[in-house]
Amino acid sequence: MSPQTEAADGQVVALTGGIGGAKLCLGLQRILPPGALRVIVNTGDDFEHLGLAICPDLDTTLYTLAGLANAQLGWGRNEETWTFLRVLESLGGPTWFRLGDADLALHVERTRRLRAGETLTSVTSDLSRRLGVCSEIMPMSDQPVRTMVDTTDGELAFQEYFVRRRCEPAVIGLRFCGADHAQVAEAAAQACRAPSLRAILIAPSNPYLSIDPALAIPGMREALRAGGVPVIAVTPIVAGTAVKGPTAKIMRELGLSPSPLTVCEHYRGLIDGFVLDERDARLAAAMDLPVRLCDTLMQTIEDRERVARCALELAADLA
Ligand code: FO1
Repeated sequence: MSPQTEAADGQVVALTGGIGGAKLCLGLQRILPPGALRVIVNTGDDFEHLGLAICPDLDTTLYTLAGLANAQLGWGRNEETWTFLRVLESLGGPTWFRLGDADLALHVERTRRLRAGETLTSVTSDLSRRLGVCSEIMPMSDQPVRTMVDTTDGELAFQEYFVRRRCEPAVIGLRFCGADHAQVAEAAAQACRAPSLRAILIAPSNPYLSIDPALAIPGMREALRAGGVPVIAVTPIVAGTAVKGPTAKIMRELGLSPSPLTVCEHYRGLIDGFVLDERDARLAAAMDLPVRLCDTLMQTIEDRERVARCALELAADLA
């Protein structure tokens, strides 16, 4: 893409989950003009813990786009301290879900404002502005949607499965509790029909755990198609494995082949193009939609910009 195309007017919407998706969003934020990126974030991982409203994927996105993310942990804030957790432990409180001191302030403030009647959209928008983020970050819905994981050890709430049980129990199925009655957040729906919209990207997040909760909300698929712009997915699977997290393990447990072909098929009817990792180039011929090859591993900042650029180039080709 030429620098002129990158700087072209036009909004980009990204639908994302946790860390992998946040990396792509940072790449997008860096190559787009300030304010051009709007990020719709999975809230299926949200839960109440210690009386606080915890929104892990919103916060991973927020901290990443604010340049405050904890690169070692992959979640939470950088330069974190853990006094609260140590004292909590000494008092016999639950410490399986680790809340750092600085991170804690965000949860406390969000909880206070939600209890005072603000929407999650409004709180998130204000907090990201206060953290200096130039992109709009928004939840997929203002109503609770909770991912429940049916496993060989019974049904587990998402964080019980993901953090407490370290994704060890085999997954049999997934349920997005509340999705049937939830609505697409108005800001998210508006972002998808902005007249200046030029692309919608589905980040390389776990399709089953991180993207499906959003797609389970009535009207979300229609909202993503409403603007009539190309919808592009970036592969979360490279050479038969997930770059990070349990995507490939879950796919095997669900009886699916951990292949980009499976992911592409999963998004059939929603996407117009697919960014495939160059290591999987031989699979391109088996995909019945436009494909662009790219090294999708995102370790450095330059990697993130490269993947973002590749996805936007494919969208521009299809526009
Ligand atoms: N992930 C962990 O593996 N262990 C934790 O103790 C943990 C705490 C935590 C606190 C705040 C937050 O925003 C995220 C946190 N995460 C933790 C990450 C998170 O639960 C998952 O990575 C996501 O839900 C999956 O995208």
